[in-house]
Amino acid sequence: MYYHVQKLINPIPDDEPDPAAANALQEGLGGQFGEMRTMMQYLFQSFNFRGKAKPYLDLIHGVGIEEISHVELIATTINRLLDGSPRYKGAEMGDGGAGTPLDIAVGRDGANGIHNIHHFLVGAQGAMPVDAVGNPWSGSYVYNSGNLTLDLLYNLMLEATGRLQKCRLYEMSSNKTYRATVAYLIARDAAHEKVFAKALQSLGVDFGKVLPIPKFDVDKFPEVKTLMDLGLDKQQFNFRMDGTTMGTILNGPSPVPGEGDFRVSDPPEGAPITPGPERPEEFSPGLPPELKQLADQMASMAAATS
Ligand code: MN3
Repeated sequence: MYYHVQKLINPIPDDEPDPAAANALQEGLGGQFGEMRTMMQYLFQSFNFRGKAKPYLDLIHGVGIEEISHVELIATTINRLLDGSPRYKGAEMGDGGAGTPLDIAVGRDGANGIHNIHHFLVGAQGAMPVDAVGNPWSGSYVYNSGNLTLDLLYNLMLEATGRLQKCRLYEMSSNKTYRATVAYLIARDAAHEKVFAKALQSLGVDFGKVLPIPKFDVDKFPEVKTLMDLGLDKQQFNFRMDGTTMGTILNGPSPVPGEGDFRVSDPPEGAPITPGPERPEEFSPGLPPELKQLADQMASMAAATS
């Protein structure tokens, strides 16, 4: 069973809305190599795990639990990039348009880049379980062969491809809201790449100088460098309240030569989550006043009788 803490795994700074960047980020959420896939792949591999190699089960499950928080983080980032974008007429969005409340959805406002009409038409400026061209997330992305070694090999490839795509995403916008989450996920994908590499090393695989994949000059990714300097790419968080044995595989030299030790660590402190405001142009109120009054009355009656 799972417990929940109402916090984001990493803070998301404020910047201007950017619906084209929000759409690009959909690939990292609902794409073939996105966070929904890593979450579901590792959770299914742990639900279906056979045999007595408990540290490997704990390791796969441990990464899977963290991925739930990555799905939450990237979806919230997409929301923040979309929220208020129809009325935003700043640098990213051109300077005016047809003058209707949702003209952005049909591109009449001079918007730069490719946004997704469904972000405004099907949802109300919120994230969706789709990729950057609108394909719905698919359960057929999940790889779970039932052979532990094969699953670990595929998981390493999945993290490396996710990291590759996020490095490309990083170059698509300098928006601070967007970059903070992309940089965090690049650092954590690097950590998870090392987790599966350590697991394979323990089974005799020699990676030589292959890792990390892809290789890049970290000085060109300053937001990622800050996180790597904090060691975010050299530890695996443990979210288990009943203890984990994954440290027997993970604690020790990093599989990337010359970068010191990898370790299992406590979860990060987390950052507050606040719901977005109501959006009248989307006909998206929470509770209208008369229903809010009813809800308040019920709450005060419940408080009085308890
Ligand atoms: Mn992830």
